[in-house]
Amino acid sequence: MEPETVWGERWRAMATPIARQYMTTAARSNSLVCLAADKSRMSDLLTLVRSVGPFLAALKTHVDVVEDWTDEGWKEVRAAADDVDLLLFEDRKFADIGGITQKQMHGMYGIASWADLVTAHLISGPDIVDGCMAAWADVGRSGGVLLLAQMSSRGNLLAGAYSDAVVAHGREHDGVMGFIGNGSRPEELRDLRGRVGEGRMIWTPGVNLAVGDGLMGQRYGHPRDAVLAGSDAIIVGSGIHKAEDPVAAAKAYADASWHALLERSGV
Ligand code: S5P
Repeated sequence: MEPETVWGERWRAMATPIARQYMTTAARSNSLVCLAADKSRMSDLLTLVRSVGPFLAALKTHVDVVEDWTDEGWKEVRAAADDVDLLLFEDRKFADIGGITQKQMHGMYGIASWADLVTAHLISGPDIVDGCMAAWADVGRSGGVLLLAQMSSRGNLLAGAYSDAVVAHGREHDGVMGFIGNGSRPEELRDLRGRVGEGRMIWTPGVNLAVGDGLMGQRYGHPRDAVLAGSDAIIVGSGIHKAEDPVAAAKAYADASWHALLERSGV
């Protein structure tokens, strides 16, 4: 299906190459799944990505949980993502002043040189987005920031006036591709979509086909409910990588999210 048909207003309102790449990949693989590839060993991570890659729309990493990380190994992760045209999203959740964030985008992992997307908290002020953009410019690349407007974890503080301010700023900054919203609470997500409008993405963790509480305060909602409430990407970790059959699980999440998008757009 053509991406503009299924994405409707989101496609028209979001013309940046990075947003269009995401929407095109999603439409090609019939999936809104961003895999949270939270594996601690390089070989496990690579095996996982290579096996479920065709059912994904994006790939999310936490580079600092990988115990045997090497620059060479990471090039293979980037290559595996490129093979199926996935944006590579480093979920670093930056939160420092702009200048330090710019340095952290380089550092030993060289995030700016391989990540297409990163997450940031706006707690330190708006310059954090400029820090990310400056780092990408340093290495002749560009990328997008997803600001945390909500979180999925129990007792988090991302609500009220703070969340409103994150959205208000992110809507005005060209470097902000969108927001992280709470996939475990469709009513909160619907409210966030109302504040965000059509011109930015909302990607949602806290999603699992088995709704309920996860480990250490994580909470889960159903992928269909999240997409119908306004999510553009479901971030799924353990639902796929801890499944007995990760490929079958990835397909199931792809189907649930894709059919919900079709339902949302009425096509
Ligand atoms: O609020 C949040 C934001 C994020 S990005 N809650 C989250 O769980 N995440 C991330 O999503 C988290 O860091 C992890 O990589 C993933 C959820 O993993 P799961 O195993 O619970 O699906």
